[in-house]
Amino acid sequence: MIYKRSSQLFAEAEKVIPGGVNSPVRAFKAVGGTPIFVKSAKGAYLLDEDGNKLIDYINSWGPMVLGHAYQPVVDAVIEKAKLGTSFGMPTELETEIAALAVSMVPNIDKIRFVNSGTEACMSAIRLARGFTKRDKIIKFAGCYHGHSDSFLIQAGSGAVTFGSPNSPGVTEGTAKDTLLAKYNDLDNVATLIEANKNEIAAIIIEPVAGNMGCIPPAEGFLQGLRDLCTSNGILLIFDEVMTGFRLARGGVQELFNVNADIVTFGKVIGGGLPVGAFAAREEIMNYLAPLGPVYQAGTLSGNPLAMAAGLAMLKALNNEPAIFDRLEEKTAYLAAGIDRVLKANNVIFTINRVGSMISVHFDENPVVDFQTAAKGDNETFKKFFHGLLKEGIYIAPSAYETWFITDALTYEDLDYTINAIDKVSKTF
Ligand code: HOZ
Repeated sequence: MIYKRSSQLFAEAEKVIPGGVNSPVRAFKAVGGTPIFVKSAKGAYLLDEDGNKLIDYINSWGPMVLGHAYQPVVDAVIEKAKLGTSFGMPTELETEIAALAVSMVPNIDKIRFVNSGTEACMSAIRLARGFTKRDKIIKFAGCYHGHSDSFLIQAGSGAVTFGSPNSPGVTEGTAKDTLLAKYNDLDNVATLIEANKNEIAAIIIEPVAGNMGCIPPAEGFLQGLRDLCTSNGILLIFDEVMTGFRLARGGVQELFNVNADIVTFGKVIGGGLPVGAFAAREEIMNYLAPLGPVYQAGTLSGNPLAMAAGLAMLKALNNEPAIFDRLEEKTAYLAAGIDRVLKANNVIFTINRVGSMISVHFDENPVVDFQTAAKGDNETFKKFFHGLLKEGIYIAPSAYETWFITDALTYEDLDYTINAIDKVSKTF
């Protein structure tokens, strides 16, 4: 494949955009080379500016669970755009999508829409702090909850990919209120709670982590967090920006039968438009302005285009629960195929998967937290990434990201991918 025009476009972009990209994970810094510029996408495929067709395993970092340019979403956005793109006033559509989301997700009564997952998580901890009248939060090393100050402490995703898990610009005052725990280590969390008795407002977690590769919660870990939170007056926040409306109709709360106090969303809930949301039971949500004292706002929050896209997406997922079974089957098929060919080629690896989130780590040990994720062999990952790209397959340009499988993938696409991985791994 030739990426001449992408390289030219990147050179132009670098002159006027820092690093040539509007979000660091898009740059190819961790793998070398220049990012691919997209012209269009349909279903499971990307078409780039050089005319290459790529099978997409990122899917806009998650939202495109039903494929790119999914027709009901496209139609809904076009129809709404004709009626005006933003009013800064309430619309009936907001209530419709809120009611549907509340009906799909367990244990929530009310939801507020924002414009990104970052905003959703940032607002969720402010609400938790206001509600509990406590300042500190616990987050887990390698989890990423967007780029607001409180979360850029040992963060995963692009923050760790580019070597700044603790970003300059975050003040010491802010950082001291974020306590860091080890993913899948309940004793560690219990010790932190004990050392900060009655000071912790919330524990925030990706209940299936997706920003240090895909890391499943260990058996009993989420329930253990639930119990610790309940007995210590701490709110449990599930960051379901990646997992919400992807791993199950009701997200991880439904999948593992564990209740959170606040849930945050992004990605799928917006159908590919900029949407985030946070939700909780009434008692907590009524603490928000204009009912309560915790302030949170947004000119474009709930804007009609975003709500129309999100509603079309949620309706599709709600009306056809078999989608989640298909996603599970397709991703299990892919995982089994990758396992088979990597073993046949004597590659050292570990595959992690929950539903339609999957990651391949080039290390033989179980990958259960940030420390073990960081042990993966990055040189092999680079060869893997570029080898697959040559074969027309696009995975995230970082070993710290999960792949997001779309229902638009066919079994022919999956077989093609498995064969390509076979071919590429022979060159390691
Ligand atoms: N959480 C996504 C990556 N892990 C966000 C994508 C981005 O940062 O651009």
